[in-house]
Amino acid sequence: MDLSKRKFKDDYKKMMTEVYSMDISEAEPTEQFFVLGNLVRTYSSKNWSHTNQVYVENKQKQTYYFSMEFLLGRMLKSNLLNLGILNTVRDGLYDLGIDLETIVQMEPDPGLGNGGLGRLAACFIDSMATSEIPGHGNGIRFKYGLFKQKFVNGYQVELPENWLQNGNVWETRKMHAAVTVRLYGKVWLEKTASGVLEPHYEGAQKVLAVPYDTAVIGYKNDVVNTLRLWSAEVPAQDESTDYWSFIHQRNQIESISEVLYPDDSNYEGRLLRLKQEYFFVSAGVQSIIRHYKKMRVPMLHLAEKVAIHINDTHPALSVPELMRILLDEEKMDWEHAWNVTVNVMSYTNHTIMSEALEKWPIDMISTLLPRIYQIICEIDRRFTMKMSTLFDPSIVERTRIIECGHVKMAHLAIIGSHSINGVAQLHTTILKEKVLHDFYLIYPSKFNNKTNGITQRRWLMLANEPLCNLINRKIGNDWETTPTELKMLKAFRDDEKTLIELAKIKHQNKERFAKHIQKTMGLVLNPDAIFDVQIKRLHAYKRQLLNLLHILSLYFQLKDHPEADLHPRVFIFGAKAAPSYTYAKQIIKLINSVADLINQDTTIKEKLKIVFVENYGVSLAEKIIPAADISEQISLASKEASGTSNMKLMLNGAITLATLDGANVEIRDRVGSNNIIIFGLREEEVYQYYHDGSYHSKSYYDRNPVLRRVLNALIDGTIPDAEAEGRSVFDSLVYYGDEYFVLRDFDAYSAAQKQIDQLYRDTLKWQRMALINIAGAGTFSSDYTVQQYASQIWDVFSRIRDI
Ligand code: 73E
Repeated sequence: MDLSKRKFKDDYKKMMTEVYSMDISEAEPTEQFFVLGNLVRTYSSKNWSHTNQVYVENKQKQTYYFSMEFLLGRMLKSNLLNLGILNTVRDGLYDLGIDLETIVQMEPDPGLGNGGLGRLAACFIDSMATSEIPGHGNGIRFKYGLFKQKFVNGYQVELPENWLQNGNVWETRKMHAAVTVRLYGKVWLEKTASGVLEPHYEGAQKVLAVPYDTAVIGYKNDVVNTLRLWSAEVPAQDESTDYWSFIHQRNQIESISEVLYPDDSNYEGRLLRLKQEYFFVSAGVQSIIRHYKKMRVPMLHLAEKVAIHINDTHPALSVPELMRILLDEEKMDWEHAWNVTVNVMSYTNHTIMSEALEKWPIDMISTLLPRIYQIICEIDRRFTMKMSTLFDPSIVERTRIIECGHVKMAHLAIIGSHSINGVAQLHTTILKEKVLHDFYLIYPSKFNNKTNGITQRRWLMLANEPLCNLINRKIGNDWETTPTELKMLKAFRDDEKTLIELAKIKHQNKERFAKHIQKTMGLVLNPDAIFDVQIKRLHAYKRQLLNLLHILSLYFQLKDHPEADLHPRVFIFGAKAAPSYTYAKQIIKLINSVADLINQDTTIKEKLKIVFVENYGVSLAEKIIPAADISEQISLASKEASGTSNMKLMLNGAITLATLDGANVEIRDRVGSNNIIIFGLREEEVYQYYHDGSYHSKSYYDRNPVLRRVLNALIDGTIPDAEAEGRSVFDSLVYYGDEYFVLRDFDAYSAAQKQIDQLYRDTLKWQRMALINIAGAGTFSSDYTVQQYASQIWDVFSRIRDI
């Protein structure tokens, strides 16, 4: 948008008076933030209504991205950037005596997601608006986001994250668009006069779903899409309800949108989770149908105007919910309703970890959602009947939805969708050949790959302005809208001046991060050290332990030879563990205890430091990523579906140290094997081990003295105050099979780390590698990813730019 500095300053002062009736000089930073947020809303509001109007007038097909999680991060700067007024506002505020960076910190960081899956959804809505795809988010307005993590004596402690405490400047409550969601009760079918079966409901609990809409602003293109998050409320009461039953009912209902299930892999609070899933799915589908009806296009044509995307299995109930509406409310017959539903729905699988593949006990689902359960049974009956005539009975048994008293959500999503995609090439191949092979035999054409992506706006333009400025000076700014243009940087691969400039920027970013750590943790970091970063959820398959065992081996090396020629290192961890995941929490404690041991040991001459940041999330990622030299992507091959921190880190010039897992494979293909450090077991070797059962971790402990010393340190008191945790980890690695092959990959990992130590000493060579990574990162822009979803899955209009 066009905005002069003078106009902005006038607007800002006026808004300050309107909102707080006071002068700017009297306002606190929180108030300054709130006023700026309000002003940004007014700047985007015209385009928001205009975008909606255009969609309606053109009867454009819309995509709705259904996701339990949207891990948005702070939105102020991102909105300013996308409106094209970031610098004007920064300068204008400066004139008014206000520092933009200070007031940015006043915005709460809404942690409405666990990790990669939720952050992907946030990148996607940003990229859909930027790519002019009529695409909107649909999710839950959790009152409490993912827990706030504190370390107490090295242990993770979870605290509530009350992000809405001071209000949310970006949202608008849309009471007129509220819908009713029904839970529990009884349903029976009765034949009507015309012989059709009609459902009758009795005694359902009604929940009012109230939408809160947030503008999703496209990058400098006047497009504003919508993120709709639903809040659960008590419907207007009838007079007869007594006070105490009202309070009881209110608590029960409001708990539905109270708290994000804080778990990446395990279950708990299962019933509440199922309620949440149905709640936002039912509200979303009802609201889409209401909107569609305004267009006066027959329901049979729904799939020409609406695409619903099921982000992982959590929203898989959209399939029976749409069927319910088409059958019961729109009176469509089964075949037509099914045809419409399958054409509307598409599904993304994000993981092969079996514990994350949702299953619901049928007694739970039939009690909570009686009509939905009937419909699922009928989908299952028709599926098994049809497939029995075409496939081996064992295949049908393995693929059906209802099995052993459970409803399998992935099966429901696959059967009810026209497309199923994995999130990286390797992941999709594993789905087709292994995990979902039976379905691949049944529906080969439904399967496709869409490698994940990240938005370069948040992860480069906002997080790393110095690097962004350098890039613009070298190659111009076409890459902002055509990110593959970053490849132009390769022309500077042998330009010493550029490489030195890159090194300087990295150094400055490291200094900035070191300052932050000194301020928040009191730890002094040496910016000349290698900053080695592993930031992701804590999970055994991600192998933070491999990193830790190697750190211990370096420590012992330095203890034996204090003068050993090791380049100083700072190992940076950021990770939350699911509250019920004991092993992951033990690993956190162990890392913190090793950090205490090493950080306090003056005999190693400051060569090693460990920083485990508390409460890792989007805002911290924005600080850590620009300062990273090494990107640790060391999951056991086959287990990480894609990963996205790998993409963010390469975009900021970190060198990837990786197994050939997830999207690391494609990163290797993009930058070439000289510009990435690959080590460890390959996916096919892992499967071979599973097949022949020949992995015996204890033999690695017995045979490898370095490893033995490191592992013994876990149980011999070397690590302070972590005996129980050390014992548990030791036993799982040495005696209980080492499920994720940590000991098997230890030597290869150590060798790769040694190679890094050597490479880093040659600054030009290192920066050349960094440059080639930045140049190759454009391919992994979520702009391209969503454009591929739009053209190949959703069939909605977008400005396709071929890559
Ligand atoms: O590899 C990542 C992937 O990059 C994968 O582990 C993650 O999704 C990212 C985005 O595609 C993921 N999260 C979950 N499953 N896969 C998950 C499962 C249950 C609850 C919450 C998240």
